Amino acid sequence: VHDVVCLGESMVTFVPSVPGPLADVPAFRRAIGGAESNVACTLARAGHRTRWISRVGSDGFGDHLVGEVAASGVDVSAVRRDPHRPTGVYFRTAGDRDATGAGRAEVVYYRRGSAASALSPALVRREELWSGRVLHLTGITAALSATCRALMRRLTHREPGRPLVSFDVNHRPALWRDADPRLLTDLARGCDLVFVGEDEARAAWGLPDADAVRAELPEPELLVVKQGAAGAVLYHGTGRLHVPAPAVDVVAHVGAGDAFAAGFLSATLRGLPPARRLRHGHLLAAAALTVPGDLAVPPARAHADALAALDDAAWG
Ligand code: KDG
Repeated sequence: VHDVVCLGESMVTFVPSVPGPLADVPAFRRAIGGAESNVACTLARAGHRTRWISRVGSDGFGDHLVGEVAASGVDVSAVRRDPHRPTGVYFRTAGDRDATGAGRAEVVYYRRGSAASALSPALVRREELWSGRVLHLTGITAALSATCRALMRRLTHREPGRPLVSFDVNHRPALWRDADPRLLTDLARGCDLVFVGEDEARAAWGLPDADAVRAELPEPELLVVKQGAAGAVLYHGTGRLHVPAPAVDVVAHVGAGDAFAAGFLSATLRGLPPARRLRHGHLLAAAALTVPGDLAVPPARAHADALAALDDAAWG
C-alpha cells in the first residue's frame, strides 16, 4: 500500500542555457517536469511510499522520464507505454522573468496528442488508483483532452471506499485557451483537500480573495488558499487559519506549488496539527523556490519538524 498515488502527465522539459526570450536561446538542457510526478518525487524523497500513474510514449523521452521518477524512489509500475503517441515535451525560459526583468516566463508546450493525453477512465485501473491513503490530482489533467476530462470527473466523484482525494487547481492559462476553467471549480467540489493560489483563483474564476474562494468551494473538508510570499490560509470545517511563509530569495517559482502540496500532504499523513501542515508546505516550497528546476532536495524530517515547531513570531 502506498501513502500517496499521483496521476498526471509528465514531460521532458528543456531549460535554456541562458536567460532571455526563447527566440534568442541557442541551447537547452534536458530536465523533467510534471506537477503530479513532482509531488510524488518530493514525497518519496521525504520518506513516503508513493506511486505515479501516467502514460508515456515508447520513446527515449519516455525512458528518461520513467527512469528519473523511479530514481527518486517512486513506484512507476502503473506507468504504461503507448506505442502510437509520443511523450510530451515543453520549453520554458530560465527564470520567472524575461531578459528585461519585466515580462512573464514563456512556456511552450508540445503535448497535444501525447501519450498521457490519451488517459481515460478505461485505461486506468481502480486498484492502482486506490492503492494509497491519498489520491493526488491536478487541474492540468482536465485541460489535456476530452478523455482526460472524463477521467477527472470520474475520479472526483464522491463514492464510498475511495481514498482521500487531493486536488491542486494548477491553472495553466496556456492550456485553457479553448476551454472554460470553471470546470476546475466543479472538479474541486468533489475533492476532500484542495490547493489553489489566490492569483489562480483571480485569473481562472474572477474571485478576489481567499474568503471568496471558500464561499465558492464550501464542500472540501480542507481548502488551502496560497497567497505567495504572504503565506497561506487553511479552511478546515468552519475553522480558518493563516500561516505566514518564510522569506526566501526566489530563483524560480516553478515547482514551488508542487513542493507545498507535498509538504502539506506529508504532515497530514503524519497526523500533524493544521498549523504544522501549512508550515511543512512552506518549508518544502522554500526549498523549491531557491533552485532553478522543478525539484529540490527537501529538508531532513527532523530539521523540518524543528522549524515547523517554532512559534509564529519566528515565521513571517
Ligand atoms: O508545477 C510545475 C509544472 O507546471 C511543470 O512541471 C510542468 O506539469 C507541468 C505543466 O503542465 O505545466
